Amino acid sequence: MAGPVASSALVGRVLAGETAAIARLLSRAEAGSPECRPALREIFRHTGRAHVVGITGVPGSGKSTLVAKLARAVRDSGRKVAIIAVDPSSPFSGGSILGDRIRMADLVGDAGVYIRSMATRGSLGGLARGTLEAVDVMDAAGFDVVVIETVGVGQDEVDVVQAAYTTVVVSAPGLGDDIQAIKAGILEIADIHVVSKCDRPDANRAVTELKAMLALGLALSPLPDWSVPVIATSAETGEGVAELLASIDRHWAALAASGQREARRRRICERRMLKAAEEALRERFHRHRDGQVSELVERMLRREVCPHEAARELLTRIHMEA
Ligand SMILES: Nc1nc2c(ncn2[C@@H]2O[C@H](COP(=O)(O)OP(=O)(O)OP(=O)(O)O)[C@@H](O)[C@H]2O)c(=O)[nH]1
Ligand SMILES: [Mg+2]
Repeated sequence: MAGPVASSALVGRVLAGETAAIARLLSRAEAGSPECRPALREIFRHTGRAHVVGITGVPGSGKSTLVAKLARAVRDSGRKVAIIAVDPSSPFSGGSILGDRIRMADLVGDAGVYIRSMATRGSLGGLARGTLEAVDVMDAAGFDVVVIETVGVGQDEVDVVQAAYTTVVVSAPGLGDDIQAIKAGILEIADIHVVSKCDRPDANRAVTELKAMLALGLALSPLPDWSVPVIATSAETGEGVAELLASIDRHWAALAASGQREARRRRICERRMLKAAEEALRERFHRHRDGQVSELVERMLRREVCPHEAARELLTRIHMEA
Protein backbone atom coordinates (compact mmCIF):
# COMPACT_ATOMS: atom_id res chain seq x y z
CA MET A 1 0.00 0.00 0.00
CA ALA A 2 1.20 3.49 -0.74
CA GLY A 3 2.41 5.59 2.19
CA PRO A 4 0.85 8.87 3.20
CA VAL A 5 0.82 11.52 0.52
CA ALA A 6 3.86 13.79 0.86
CA SER A 7 2.93 17.32 1.85
CA SER A 8 4.68 18.71 -1.21
CA ALA A 9 2.35 16.63 -3.36
CA LEU A 10 -0.60 18.35 -1.70
CA VAL A 11 0.44 21.84 -2.79
CA GLY A 12 -0.97 21.66 -6.31
CA ARG A 13 -4.27 20.39 -4.97
CA VAL A 14 -4.39 23.13 -2.33
CA LEU A 15 -3.76 25.76 -5.01
CA ALA A 16 -6.68 24.29 -6.93
CA GLY A 17 -8.83 24.82 -3.84
CA GLU A 18 -9.39 21.14 -3.07
CA THR A 19 -10.95 20.91 0.37
CA ALA A 20 -9.51 17.53 1.37
CA ALA A 21 -5.97 18.62 0.51
CA ILE A 22 -6.41 21.89 2.43
CA ALA A 23 -7.59 19.99 5.50
CA ARG A 24 -4.72 17.55 5.35
CA LEU A 25 -2.03 20.17 4.95
CA LEU A 26 -3.51 22.27 7.76
CA SER A 27 -3.54 19.32 10.13
CA ARG A 28 0.10 18.61 9.45
CA ALA A 29 1.05 22.26 9.77
CA GLU A 30 -0.84 22.55 13.04
CA ALA A 31 0.94 19.49 14.39
CA GLY A 32 4.19 21.28 13.56
CA SER A 33 5.34 18.49 11.27
CA PRO A 34 8.75 19.44 9.81
CA GLU A 35 7.88 17.38 6.77
CA CYS A 36 5.45 20.06 5.60
CA ARG A 37 7.96 22.96 5.75
CA PRO A 38 8.81 22.89 2.03
CA ALA A 39 5.10 22.73 1.19
CA LEU A 40 4.38 25.78 3.35
CA ARG A 41 7.30 27.58 1.74
CA GLU A 42 5.79 26.91 -1.67
CA ILE A 43 2.34 27.93 -0.44
CA PHE A 44 3.70 31.24 0.85
CA ARG A 45 4.83 32.16 -2.65
CA HIS A 46 1.20 32.06 -3.73
CA THR A 47 -0.15 34.29 -1.00
CA GLY A 48 -0.85 37.99 -0.67
CA ARG A 49 -4.16 38.20 -2.48
CA ALA A 50 -6.74 37.51 0.23
CA HIS A 51 -8.31 40.19 2.38
CA VAL A 52 -7.45 38.96 5.86
CA VAL A 53 -9.92 40.21 8.43
CA GLY A 54 -9.32 39.79 12.17
CA ILE A 55 -12.31 39.67 14.47
CA THR A 56 -11.65 39.90 18.16
CA GLY A 57 -13.42 40.79 21.38
CA VAL A 58 -13.94 39.54 24.89
CA PRO A 59 -15.24 36.00 25.45
CA GLY A 60 -18.93 35.64 24.75
CA SER A 61 -19.24 38.91 22.86
CA GLY A 62 -20.86 37.12 19.96
CA LYS A 63 -17.91 36.80 17.60
CA SER A 64 -18.61 33.32 16.27
CA THR A 65 -22.28 34.00 15.73
CA LEU A 66 -21.44 37.19 13.88
CA VAL A 67 -18.70 35.57 11.82
CA ALA A 68 -21.15 32.96 10.57
CA LYS A 69 -23.53 35.71 9.44
CA LEU A 70 -20.71 37.70 7.92
CA ALA A 71 -19.47 34.64 6.02
CA ARG A 72 -22.96 34.19 4.60
CA ALA A 73 -22.92 37.80 3.44
CA VAL A 74 -19.50 37.39 1.81
CA ARG A 75 -20.76 34.29 0.00
CA ASP A 76 -23.86 36.13 -1.15
CA SER A 77 -21.59 38.76 -2.68
CA GLY A 78 -20.08 36.01 -4.83
CA ARG A 79 -16.78 35.65 -2.99
CA LYS A 80 -15.16 32.67 -1.32
CA VAL A 81 -14.60 32.91 2.41
CA ALA A 82 -12.49 31.00 4.91
CA ILE A 83 -12.85 31.21 8.67
CA ILE A 84 -10.16 30.35 11.17
CA ALA A 85 -11.50 30.27 14.69
CA VAL A 86 -8.79 30.21 17.32
CA ASP A 87 -10.35 28.09 20.00
CA PRO A 88 -9.63 29.19 23.54
CA SER A 89 -11.48 26.38 25.24
CA SER A 90 -9.90 24.21 27.87
CA PRO A 91 -8.89 20.66 27.01
CA PHE A 92 -11.86 19.53 29.05
CA SER A 93 -14.73 21.35 27.47
CA GLY A 94 -14.17 21.59 23.75
CA GLY A 95 -17.57 23.26 23.81
CA SER A 96 -16.58 26.24 21.78
CA ILE A 97 -15.63 24.20 18.73
CA LEU A 98 -18.84 22.27 18.88
CA GLY A 99 -20.85 25.46 19.33
CA ASP A 100 -19.13 27.08 16.38
CA ARG A 101 -19.83 24.09 14.18
CA ILE A 102 -23.51 24.23 15.02
CA ARG A 103 -23.76 27.96 14.45
CA MET A 104 -22.03 27.63 11.13
CA ALA A 105 -24.10 24.64 10.05
CA ASP A 106 -25.81 26.47 7.21
CA LEU A 107 -22.44 27.09 5.61
CA VAL A 108 -21.43 23.44 5.60
CA GLY A 109 -21.36 21.71 2.23
CA ASP A 110 -20.53 24.88 0.30
CA ALA A 111 -17.09 24.57 -1.36
CA GLY A 112 -16.82 28.36 -1.28
CA VAL A 113 -16.63 28.29 2.51
CA TYR A 114 -13.95 26.70 4.63
CA ILE A 115 -14.08 26.65 8.42
CA ARG A 116 -11.25 25.62 10.67
CA SER A 117 -10.85 25.69 14.43
CA MET A 118 -7.31 25.97 15.74
CA ALA A 119 -6.42 24.77 19.20
CA THR A 120 -4.54 27.23 21.39
CA ARG A 121 -3.54 24.75 24.04
CA GLY A 122 -0.08 23.31 23.87
CA SER A 123 1.00 25.74 21.20
CA LEU A 124 3.90 27.13 23.28
CA GLY A 125 3.92 30.51 21.64
CA GLY A 126 3.42 28.91 18.25
CA LEU A 127 -0.17 30.07 18.05
CA ALA A 128 0.56 33.04 15.85
CA ARG A 129 2.73 31.00 13.52
CA GLY A 130 0.25 28.15 13.20
CA THR A 131 -2.68 30.45 12.64
CA LEU A 132 -0.90 32.56 10.06
CA GLU A 133 0.27 29.48 8.21
CA ALA A 134 -3.35 28.43 8.06
CA VAL A 135 -4.17 31.88 6.66
CA ASP A 136 -1.46 31.33 4.01
CA VAL A 137 -3.03 28.04 3.00
CA MET A 138 -6.49 29.62 2.63
CA ASP A 139 -5.08 32.59 0.77
CA ALA A 140 -3.17 30.38 -1.67
CA ALA A 141 -6.23 28.17 -2.08
CA GLY A 142 -8.09 31.14 -3.51
CA PHE A 143 -10.33 32.30 -0.69
CA ASP A 144 -11.04 35.97 -1.27
CA VAL A 145 -11.71 36.79 2.35
CA VAL A 146 -10.04 35.03 5.27
CA VAL A 147 -11.55 35.75 8.66
CA ILE A 148 -9.58 35.03 11.82
CA GLU A 149 -11.64 34.92 15.00
CA THR A 150 -9.69 35.19 18.26
CA VAL A 151 -10.59 36.05 21.82
CA GLY A 152 -9.14 39.44 22.61
CA VAL A 153 -7.18 38.43 25.64
CA GLY A 154 -3.54 37.52 25.65
CA GLN A 155 -0.64 38.80 23.62
CA ASP A 156 -0.64 35.86 21.25
CA GLU A 157 -4.21 36.48 20.23
CA VAL A 158 -3.62 40.16 19.73
CA ASP A 159 -0.55 39.38 17.63
CA VAL A 160 -2.64 37.17 15.42
CA VAL A 161 -5.27 39.79 14.86
CA GLN A 162 -2.65 42.39 14.07
CA ALA A 163 -1.58 40.28 11.15
CA ALA A 164 -4.89 41.16 9.52
CA TYR A 165 -5.46 44.04 7.12
CA THR A 166 -8.74 44.95 8.74
CA THR A 167 -9.37 44.43 12.43
CA VAL A 168 -12.87 44.34 13.84
CA VAL A 169 -13.33 44.60 17.61
CA VAL A 170 -16.60 43.23 18.93
CA SER A 171 -18.18 44.43 22.16
CA ALA A 172 -21.51 43.30 23.53
CA PRO A 173 -24.05 44.76 25.92
CA GLY A 174 -24.63 43.08 29.22
CA LEU A 175 -21.23 41.55 29.85
CA GLY A 176 -20.74 43.57 33.00
CA ASP A 177 -17.99 45.98 32.08
CA ASP A 178 -18.71 49.34 30.62
CA ILE A 179 -16.19 49.34 27.85
CA GLN A 180 -14.73 45.90 27.52
CA ALA A 181 -12.39 46.77 24.69
CA ILE A 182 -10.51 49.23 26.89
CA LYS A 183 -10.08 46.72 29.65
CA ALA A 184 -8.79 44.15 27.22
CA GLY A 185 -6.46 46.74 25.69
CA ILE A 186 -7.89 46.24 22.23
CA LEU A 187 -9.75 49.52 21.77
CA GLU A 188 -6.96 51.03 19.74
CA ILE A 189 -6.39 48.13 17.38
CA ALA A 190 -9.85 48.44 15.83
CA ASP A 191 -10.36 49.60 12.27
CA ILE A 192 -14.05 48.93 12.83
CA HIS A 193 -16.00 48.60 16.07
CA VAL A 194 -19.01 46.36 16.37
CA VAL A 195 -21.52 46.35 19.18
CA SER A 196 -23.18 42.98 18.82
CA LYS A 197 -26.53 41.70 20.12
CA CYS A 198 -28.21 45.00 19.25
CA ASP A 199 -31.54 43.25 19.56
CA ARG A 200 -31.02 43.58 23.31
CA PRO A 201 -32.47 46.63 25.03
CA ASP A 202 -29.18 47.64 26.65
CA ALA A 203 -27.31 47.77 23.32
CA ASN A 204 -27.91 51.49 22.74
CA ARG A 205 -26.05 52.40 25.86
CA ALA A 206 -23.05 50.32 24.78
CA VAL A 207 -23.01 52.06 21.38
CA THR A 208 -23.24 55.51 22.95
CA GLU A 209 -20.47 54.83 25.42
CA LEU A 210 -18.18 53.43 22.79
CA LYS A 211 -18.79 56.40 20.49
CA ALA A 212 -18.10 58.79 23.36
CA MET A 213 -14.87 57.00 24.09
CA LEU A 214 -13.78 57.17 20.45
CA ALA A 215 -14.65 60.86 20.34
CA LEU A 216 -12.01 61.42 23.01
CA GLY A 217 -9.50 60.47 20.37
CA LEU A 218 -8.07 57.53 22.22
CA ALA A 219 -8.13 55.42 19.11
CA LEU A 220 -6.91 57.39 16.16
CA SER A 221 -6.77 55.46 12.94
CA PRO A 222 -3.43 55.68 11.15
CA LEU A 223 -5.40 55.71 7.92
CA PRO A 224 -6.19 59.17 6.56
CA ASP A 225 -9.85 59.68 5.69
CA TRP A 226 -10.88 56.76 7.84
CA SER A 227 -12.81 57.38 10.97
CA VAL A 228 -13.35 54.19 12.90
CA PRO A 229 -17.06 53.36 12.60
CA VAL A 230 -19.21 51.84 15.34
CA ILE A 231 -21.67 49.37 13.85
CA ALA A 232 -24.50 47.79 15.79
CA THR A 233 -25.23 44.24 14.69
CA SER A 234 -27.57 41.47 15.63
CA ALA A 235 -26.92 37.93 14.55
CA GLU A 236 -30.48 37.24 15.60
CA THR A 237 -32.21 39.71 13.30
CA GLY A 238 -29.38 40.14 10.79
CA GLU A 239 -29.29 43.87 11.43
CA GLY A 240 -26.00 45.57 10.66
CA VAL A 241 -24.34 42.57 9.01
CA ALA A 242 -24.53 44.00 5.48
CA GLU A 243 -23.31 47.31 6.85
CA LEU A 244 -20.37 45.57 8.50
CA LEU A 245 -19.36 43.85 5.27
CA ALA A 246 -19.68 47.12 3.37
CA SER A 247 -17.46 48.77 5.95
CA ILE A 248 -14.88 45.97 5.75
CA ASP A 249 -14.82 46.35 1.95
CA ARG A 250 -14.54 50.12 2.23
CA HIS A 251 -11.61 49.75 4.60
CA TRP A 252 -9.83 47.42 2.17
CA ALA A 253 -10.30 49.97 -0.61
CA ALA A 254 -9.16 52.82 1.63
CA LEU A 255 -6.02 50.89 2.50
CA ALA A 256 -5.18 50.54 -1.18
CA ALA A 257 -6.00 54.13 -2.04
CA SER A 258 -3.77 55.55 0.69
CA GLY A 259 -0.82 53.23 0.12
CA GLN A 260 -1.42 51.78 3.57
CA ARG A 261 -2.15 48.33 2.18
CA GLU A 262 1.47 48.03 1.12
CA ALA A 263 2.59 49.43 4.46
CA ARG A 264 0.53 46.81 6.30
CA ARG A 265 1.81 44.07 4.03
CA ARG A 266 5.31 45.10 4.93
CA ARG A 267 4.50 45.33 8.64
CA ILE A 268 2.94 41.86 8.58
CA CYS A 269 6.02 40.39 6.86
CA GLU A 270 8.28 42.00 9.41
CA ARG A 271 6.27 40.79 12.38
CA ARG A 272 6.06 37.28 11.02
CA MET A 273 9.78 37.12 10.44
CA LEU A 274 10.53 38.38 13.95
CA LYS A 275 8.03 35.92 15.44
CA ALA A 276 9.60 33.05 13.53
CA ALA A 277 13.04 34.13 14.68
CA GLU A 278 11.86 34.32 18.29
CA GLU A 279 10.33 30.90 18.03
CA ALA A 280 13.48 29.43 16.52
CA LEU A 281 15.59 30.96 19.27
CA ARG A 282 13.30 29.73 22.01
CA GLU A 283 13.32 26.29 20.52
CA ARG A 284 17.11 26.31 20.38
CA PHE A 285 17.47 27.53 23.97
CA HIS A 286 15.23 24.70 24.96
CA ARG A 287 17.33 22.19 23.07
CA HIS A 288 20.52 23.43 24.74
CA ARG A 289 19.05 23.60 28.22
CA ASP A 290 21.20 20.85 29.66
CA GLY A 291 24.36 21.91 27.86
CA GLN A 292 25.25 25.47 26.95
CA VAL A 293 22.48 27.06 28.96
CA SER A 294 23.21 25.32 32.23
CA GLU A 295 26.95 25.79 31.86
CA LEU A 296 26.51 29.53 31.43
CA VAL A 297 24.11 29.61 34.36
CA GLU A 298 26.84 28.01 36.49
CA ARG A 299 29.29 30.69 35.42
CA MET A 300 26.76 33.36 36.27
CA LEU A 301 26.24 31.80 39.68
CA ARG A 302 29.98 32.06 40.27
CA ARG A 303 29.69 35.68 39.12
CA GLU A 304 32.23 35.08 36.36
CA VAL A 305 29.91 36.54 33.74
CA CYS A 306 27.04 39.01 33.96
CA PRO A 307 23.65 38.18 32.37
CA HIS A 308 24.41 40.34 29.38
CA GLU A 309 27.74 38.63 28.68
CA ALA A 310 26.20 35.22 29.22
CA ALA A 311 23.44 36.02 26.76
CA ARG A 312 25.88 37.13 24.11
CA GLU A 313 28.00 34.05 24.68
CA LEU A 314 24.94 31.81 24.44
CA LEU A 315 23.81 33.42 21.20
CA THR A 316 27.27 33.02 19.69
CA ARG A 317 27.52 29.39 20.70
CA ILE A 318 24.14 28.23 19.52
CA HIS A 319 24.48 30.21 16.36
CA MET A 320 27.78 28.49 15.53
CA GLU A 321 26.11 25.14 15.87
CA ALA A 322 23.33 25.93 13.45
N1 LIG B 1 -29.50 38.27 21.74
C1 LIG B 1 -28.42 37.96 21.03
N2 LIG B 1 -27.58 37.01 21.48
C2 LIG B 1 -26.49 36.72 20.75
C3 LIG B 1 -26.22 37.37 19.52
N3 LIG B 1 -25.05 36.90 19.04
C4 LIG B 1 -24.62 35.98 19.92
N4 LIG B 1 -25.47 35.86 20.95
C5 LIG B 1 -25.33 34.94 22.09
O1 LIG B 1 -24.17 35.26 22.83
C6 LIG B 1 -23.50 34.08 23.28
C7 LIG B 1 -22.07 34.08 22.84
O2 LIG B 1 -22.00 34.05 21.43
P1 LIG B 1 -20.72 33.52 20.64
O3 LIG B 1 -20.95 33.82 19.20
O4 LIG B 1 -20.37 32.14 21.01
O5 LIG B 1 -19.63 34.48 21.24
P2 LIG B 1 -18.05 34.41 21.04
O6 LIG B 1 -17.58 35.80 21.18
O7 LIG B 1 -17.70 33.70 19.78
O8 LIG B 1 -17.61 33.55 22.27
P3 LIG B 1 -16.17 32.85 22.52
O9 LIG B 1 -15.70 32.28 21.22
O10 LIG B 1 -16.45 31.82 23.55
O11 LIG B 1 -15.30 33.95 23.02
C8 LIG B 1 -24.30 32.91 22.72
O12 LIG B 1 -25.16 32.45 23.73
C9 LIG B 1 -25.09 33.53 21.59
O13 LIG B 1 -26.31 32.86 21.36
C10 LIG B 1 -27.15 38.36 19.06
O14 LIG B 1 -27.00 38.99 18.01
N5 LIG B 1 -28.21 38.60 19.84
MG1 LIG C 1 -16.34 32.06 19.42
